[in-house]
Amino acid sequence: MKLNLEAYWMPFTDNRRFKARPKLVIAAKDMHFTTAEGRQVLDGLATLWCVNAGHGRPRIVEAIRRQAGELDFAASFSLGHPLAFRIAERIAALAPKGMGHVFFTNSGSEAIDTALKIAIGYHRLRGEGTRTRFVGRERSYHGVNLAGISLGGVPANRKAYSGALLPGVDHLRHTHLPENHFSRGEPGHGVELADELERIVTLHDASNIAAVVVDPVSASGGVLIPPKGYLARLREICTRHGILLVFDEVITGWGRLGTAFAAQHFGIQPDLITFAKGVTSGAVPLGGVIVKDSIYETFTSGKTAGIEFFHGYTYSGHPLACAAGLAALETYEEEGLFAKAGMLAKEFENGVHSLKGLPNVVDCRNLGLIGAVELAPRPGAAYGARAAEAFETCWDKGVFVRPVGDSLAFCPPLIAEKKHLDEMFGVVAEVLKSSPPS
Ligand code: PXG
Repeated sequence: MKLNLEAYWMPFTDNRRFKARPKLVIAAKDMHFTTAEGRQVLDGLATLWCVNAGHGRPRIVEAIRRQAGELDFAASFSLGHPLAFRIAERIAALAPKGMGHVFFTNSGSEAIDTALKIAIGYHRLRGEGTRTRFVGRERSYHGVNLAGISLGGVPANRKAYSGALLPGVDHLRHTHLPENHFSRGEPGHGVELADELERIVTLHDASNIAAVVVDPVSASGGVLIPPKGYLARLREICTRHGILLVFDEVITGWGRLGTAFAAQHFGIQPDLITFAKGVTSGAVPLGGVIVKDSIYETFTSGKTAGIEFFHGYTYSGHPLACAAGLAALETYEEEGLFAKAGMLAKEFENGVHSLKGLPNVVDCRNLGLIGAVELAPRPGAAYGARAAEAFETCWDKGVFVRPVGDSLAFCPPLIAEKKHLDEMFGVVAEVLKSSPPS
């Protein structure tokens, strides 16, 4: 295939390395990509933690086609189209009880910005305008906008922008403890790390803190599973101090843990949920924030008429995204994919932990259909070098997984079957066995 690779500046990519040895896909169906050379490659990461219904699903494809011919675009600023209302209702029905309102964005990064603005606006409307500080967490990922990298804790994403980050953000410690290595599901140690929030509250006073933002399972930070009781304790501390709790469910939403949202898996009620990716099964960009009713009502019950929230994106509630999203949610329901993910979770866990004992493996961890194997760093080499090499070799052997730091992450579409897991973990095992010892 003749293709000039120069003009496209690829995101989050080693452009020189990629362009010297490109990995190009030209089609995808269900669990597999077709590469430009005509090879089939198993998608072990739902592409980028997105394609929960699998690729090229007929209902979604057809909905996008139909919608493009019917109403290609209508803005949502003081104008509406039925699909945006329908999908908002459908999302609210899947959300934890009492979270009946949805604000649309195009991406997870925008959803995070939106959630912070909702939190500040909410407190201000209630006469608590000093609540403008936020608490994030080390090794969490909340997208790449300035709000997201300020809250997030991935050093490489923050390093170059240190002086431009949002002021007023503290970070909880991450929860990846050596004593939890090789835990199956939620690890047993580290619930007390949630008490760090008390320390931050004491330092700044609760009256200055708007919200705590955490990704229930920190995916791009290395697939870090929260210790047993940790999220519940964060909830309890937030409630006691009038601080909003935001769950960033961009990856944990849409069935990844066997329930619509991680909130339901953990039995915890956040105040705001950010989402993106799997809402359309990745087919068209769509993100958003699910909002607790009392927060929405605080905005909409003001005495003065007019716009309640000075915020929105040109493409908020884009018709094509809504059509794709409705079709994805119908596919999830029709095929019982959230429950199916829950049922496959044990098999998946066994697959992740079958890698224990292979050369350089220092940890295996999992929850629902998300997991990782962590490799010992190669002495003297760049951070993540060993995982990056393993990723390339897996690709050559027909399996797509993702290197995140020193770990290889697994996050298959929810339509995966045992045979796909066997293939994925089989290839990863083969690659790890043949990797150089140091
Ligand atoms: N929150 C979480 C938890 C995410 O995983 C975002 C917010 C931002 O979403 P957008 O749509 O703005 O990208 C994400 C995105 C990786 C990787 O390296 C992960 C994401 C994006 C790009 C790369 O694993 N997740």
